[in-house]
Amino acid sequence: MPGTFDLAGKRVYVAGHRGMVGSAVVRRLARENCTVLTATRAEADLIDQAAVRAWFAREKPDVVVIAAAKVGGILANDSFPAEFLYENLMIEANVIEAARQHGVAKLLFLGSSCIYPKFADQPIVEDALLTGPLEPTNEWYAVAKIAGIKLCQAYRRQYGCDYISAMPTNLYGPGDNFDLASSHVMPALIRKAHEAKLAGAGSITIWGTGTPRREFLHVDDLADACAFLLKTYSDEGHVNVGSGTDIPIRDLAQLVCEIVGFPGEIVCDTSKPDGTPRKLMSGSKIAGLGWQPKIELHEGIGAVYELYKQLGH
Ligand code: GFB
Repeated sequence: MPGTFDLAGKRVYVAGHRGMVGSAVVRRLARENCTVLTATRAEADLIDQAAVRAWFAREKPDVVVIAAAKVGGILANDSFPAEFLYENLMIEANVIEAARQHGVAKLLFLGSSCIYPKFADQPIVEDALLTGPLEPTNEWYAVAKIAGIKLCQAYRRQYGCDYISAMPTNLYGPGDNFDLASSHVMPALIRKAHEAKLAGAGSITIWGTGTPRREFLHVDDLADACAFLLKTYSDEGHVNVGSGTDIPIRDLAQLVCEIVGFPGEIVCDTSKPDGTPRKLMSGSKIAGLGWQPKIELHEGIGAVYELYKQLGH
């Protein structure tokens, strides 16, 4: 249901402002006439309920964006199930309940496309949620994110809170994690291709078979969608935010190698997991509301690679 919400003059708390998503949301909100609030872990550890309550009582935000989460790529998700489930449940429960207690007028919760069943029909519509089993490599993270959506819905039903949820597809952009053991595929490919080029290596190794398809969205597009949804959307159904196209991982690796200027071979390490075969989301709902992504994949990867080199790599 479309509505209008004015960000002007509001105190907007971005939880997770040091992360790739949170920092993009902070950059985007600089274009709104609002005051952005952030908190370091020392000021408000989001898994500590008392600390979160005290911070809300002191800072009194009007609006909250939950961009804080324990995140990682396929291997990190698979290796640390307890941390991915516990930390994400605690963060969202603590922040959403503190927001209710302190009268926050609008809250946006961010999830992930891995909330959908492993074999959902493509492109995946919002109604596919909870219609089938999850992908095992990230079910812990997915269950936590589904709980976050449900918290927003439940708080809307029981308390009348205007809390909404958006589900971004696989994201990339400035401020990403380039650690090969814990990163997502995009920063891993950029780093592997760059280091192979510098070393004059003959090949890079990618995980899995290279056949899974993924949809990628630049984080600045997501941040723009967040501002759009805060201002225009007010309903209990979550909203997909994607780019509308997907690409096999092997083709993505080829594209990254071209952008980086690495001419070598791409080798598949099939001892590593593929994860879900495909997760292209339907963007019809948000398109119908009037929002479209703007940053094309080739251009977005090029910009991230330039930043990566500027950071001294
Ligand atoms: O980005 P990624 O880790 O996340 O992996 P998922 C995407 C695909 O790229 C998988 C392959 O098929 C990987 O096997 N891949 C190839 C690589 N080479 C690499 C590499 O060097 N590093 C990585 N990381 N992958 C995550 C979920 O799943 O996506 C999270 O675990 C979250 O819950 C996130 O939803 C967006 O798309 O497989």
